[in-house]
Amino acid sequence: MIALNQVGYSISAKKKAVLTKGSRFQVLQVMKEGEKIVLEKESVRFGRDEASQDEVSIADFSELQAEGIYYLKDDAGETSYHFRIGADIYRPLQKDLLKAFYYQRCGCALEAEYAGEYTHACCHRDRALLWENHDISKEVNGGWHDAGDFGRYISPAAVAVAHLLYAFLLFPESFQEEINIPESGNGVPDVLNECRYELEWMLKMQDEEGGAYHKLTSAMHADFMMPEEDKSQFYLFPVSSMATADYAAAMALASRVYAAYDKAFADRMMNAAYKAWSWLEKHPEYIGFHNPENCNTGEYDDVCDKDERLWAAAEMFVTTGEEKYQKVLKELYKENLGKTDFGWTDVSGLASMAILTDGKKQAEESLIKGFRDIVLKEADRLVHLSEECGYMVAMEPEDYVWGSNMVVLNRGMLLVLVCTLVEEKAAYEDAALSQLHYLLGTNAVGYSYVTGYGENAYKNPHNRPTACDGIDLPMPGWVSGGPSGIPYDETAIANIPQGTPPMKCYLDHVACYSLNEITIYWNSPAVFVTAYFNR
Ligand code: 9MR
Ligand code: ZN
Repeated sequence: MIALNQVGYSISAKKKAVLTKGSRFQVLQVMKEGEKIVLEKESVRFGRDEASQDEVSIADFSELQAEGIYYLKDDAGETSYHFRIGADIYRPLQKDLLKAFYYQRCGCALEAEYAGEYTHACCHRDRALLWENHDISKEVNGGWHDAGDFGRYISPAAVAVAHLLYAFLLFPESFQEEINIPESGNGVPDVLNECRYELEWMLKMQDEEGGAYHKLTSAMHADFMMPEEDKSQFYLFPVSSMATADYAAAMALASRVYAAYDKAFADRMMNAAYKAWSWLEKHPEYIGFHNPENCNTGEYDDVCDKDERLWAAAEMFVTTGEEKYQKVLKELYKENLGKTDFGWTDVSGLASMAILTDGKKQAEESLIKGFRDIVLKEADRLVHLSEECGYMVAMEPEDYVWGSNMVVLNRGMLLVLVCTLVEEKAAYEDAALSQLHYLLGTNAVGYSYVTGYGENAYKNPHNRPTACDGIDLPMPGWVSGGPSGIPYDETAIANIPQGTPPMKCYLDHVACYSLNEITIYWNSPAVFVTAYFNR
């Protein structure tokens, strides 16, 4: 195999492919008149890559800087997929990664004008019942379907929105293009239009005391069907401290971002954030969430809410400038939290994001320095991991968990964040870009993990509309969960032999929910990382 980024490389970027058999390689340019060899070189032996157990060599063709379509051939007779070298190489990708959120909209029809062939009728508009008291119902329409299922969950929502809002805050120049959604052209960047669809729903997900319902789902996952065919009763599940802290954080952040566009909306969100915060003050203990009996929808359970509270304190402080939040932040800062992760389980990295971006002006020097040292240290570790890996991705064998592409992309986010903090950023930038290269094909299975992007893009996401709409190809722009060293679903367990190296534990199969599902919070970090490279 010859693995490389199947979308391609920008003109001046470093360009490296991974050979598993050959050593000498040629780069061929594909033109109307035919093909021609434009480069012939020796690769550099790397040795055994741990996560894939492949013996690999690295083919460096960075000197190639002419726009065009190319592929590689090696002396073992292997050929690569085609790729492009060109300007703005990841722009269409970023657009579709963001447009994907529109396809998750719940409670409305997807019209052909915006959805093309991927239309569907209005879904999930019935009132939801409180799980704990079926006599009480609420109107909680809207939001994005979380994933391949139709559930809507607060923590994943908060995290996905935060990734998108920070991408916009840091790299606004990458969000100038419209993405053809109903609100396009209203004078507000489409990334904010799309996030607002989620935020308006989130505003409905708060109870009278300020707590956020952990989730809104049916009792059991629907069978495979189009969203509008799912007539099951939806329930509001109990408030958790994890969801409420994430909620406070996301609302405070969003309020800060939208203030310049719609003051009334920003105020509504800030009020929701204050209410959630007072709920947190009243409930200092951890209130987790476990699926009750007779419920099998997503659990998003956690064991600790200190990271969520840390993030909430950070966003509340940055948005209001009030000392009382910084005080809480400083207390929680002392806890043993990573402060470098951006996933739904550990959101403590989002506190770093807040303090090291908008928070730089208000926060105490020592706090800024503390957060900065932590993210720099982690970035150095990631650069090192990336150098230790034959496929140049900053991942260790045990990092291939359910949704490993989220780990890949969250690490890309951390590296990108560090690029915005330091002068000497070349190593961090290379490593961040390597995460994207891995996602788009520089990996041991040779797939691009984004639908529609790459000659060998995966095609069978575990996503109900994709599986049921009768259209061959899925909509473009969906990140797959990716390989998992321990597969959980039946199809994966039956088809992946025990002992398969973790980077190779992947199947492009619609039934593989533990390897090939899509979620909003696997796309959102991809938007963040591509937005950096599209500046
Ligand atoms: O992304 C989640 C992953 O980290 C967990 O290991 C897994 C099992 O708890 O659940 C994943 O989340 C799923 C959620 O529970 C329901 N919607 C689809 C999500 C992606 O598979
Ligand atoms: Zn729906």
